[in-house]
Amino acid sequence: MSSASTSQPIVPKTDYIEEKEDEEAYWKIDAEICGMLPNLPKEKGWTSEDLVQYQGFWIYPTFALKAAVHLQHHFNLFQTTGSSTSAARGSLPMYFLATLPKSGTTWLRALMFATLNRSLYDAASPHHPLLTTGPHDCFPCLEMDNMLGNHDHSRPVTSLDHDHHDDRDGGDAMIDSYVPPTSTAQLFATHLPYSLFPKSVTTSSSNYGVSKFVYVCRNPKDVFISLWKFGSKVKAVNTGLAPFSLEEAFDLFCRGVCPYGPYWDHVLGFWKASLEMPEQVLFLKYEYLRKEPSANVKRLAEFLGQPFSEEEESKGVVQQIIKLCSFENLSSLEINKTSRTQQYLVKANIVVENSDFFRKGQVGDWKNFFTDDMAKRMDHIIDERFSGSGLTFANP
Ligand code: PAP
Repeated sequence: MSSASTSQPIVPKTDYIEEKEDEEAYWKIDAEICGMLPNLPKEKGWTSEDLVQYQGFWIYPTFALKAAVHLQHHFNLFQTTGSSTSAARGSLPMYFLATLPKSGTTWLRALMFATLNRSLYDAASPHHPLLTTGPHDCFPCLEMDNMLGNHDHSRPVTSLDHDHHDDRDGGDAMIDSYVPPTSTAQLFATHLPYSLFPKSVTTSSSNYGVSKFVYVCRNPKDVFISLWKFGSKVKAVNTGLAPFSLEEAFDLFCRGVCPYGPYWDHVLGFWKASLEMPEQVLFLKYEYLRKEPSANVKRLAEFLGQPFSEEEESKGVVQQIIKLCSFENLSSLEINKTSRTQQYLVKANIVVENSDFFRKGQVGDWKNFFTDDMAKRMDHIIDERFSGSGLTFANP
């Protein structure tokens, strides 16, 4: 999304690169990416940068493409070099929150963070870190924060250190440390489609122990409206360019051209993986989460290996977590109303307010925007793409 030149390596060296041969490999990969860029299909972007098509998916070139390719190679390098950092990381499972943008990332970040760290942070406490830290700053984005060197990967990143701070003016904003006194897993958010994921991570025999994916799917009509609203604002603020009209955006979305799209390929990739490996991929639906939060949060905790005890349930811990992470609560917090703290965006000089991630949080808002023709076209695509998959949408 930035205006950075795509002919320059924009992904700084990180602690992934520990040995000389890794460093050489890193720059070789970077040169390869720069070489491939001019030949990739290109379309107008939804925010402030054009999208390129890479292995079937439309992604932003300045960090998503470069980061995705680097990560694929680095995880492999990592796996084969057997460095000390690799060994340290290998002892902790990796949990990924995977989403197509605008499907519920912010909500699930908060829920995963609060659930996994409930023994550290009481969900009902007035000092819970989520009350002063935006959900996007609780744990890193795999393809963005990592490649921009925001995190110390020699240490686990399950949760925040109590002493973290941020600079509300942006610029040098930073979180000092994501390291809690105890950690049970490394947590990452990602928008990468399943098929672009490094095999070393999706293969259960990897050096990293068990990798698990929590995927959140939201009905495509609401995702489209949410994306169009968000993209329009970000594009106007960062480029001064006119945002897409509703019709133009809808046509692009239907043709599969949206960040990390096509929508259906992204969703189906994780859906199929969840059917094949239910112990490794949990497939959640935004609408069902809205309807039955308690059942879903319990399912989430169980999947992540930390089921709620009877005592916790009787004390109302599940309900406390749901309340803490609710749209109403999070969107009313000062940190989410007035700050701009997402590290990779701040570093890339892209203006996105924390409040931009809280709009309405409703199911079915699409009905306020769609014409009958739009609804028919989308329904037709849904039938065509998802028939036979077993996946249905609560409110398509
Ligand atoms: P991202 O993938 O770019 O991080 P993401 O959080 O998935 O964005 O999407 C934002 C949407 O989630 C917004 O939907 P809307 O535009 O239809 O309103 C936002 O309002 C909604 N959202 C954010 N937090 C919550 C929450 N706690 N509960 C329910 N919905 C939420």
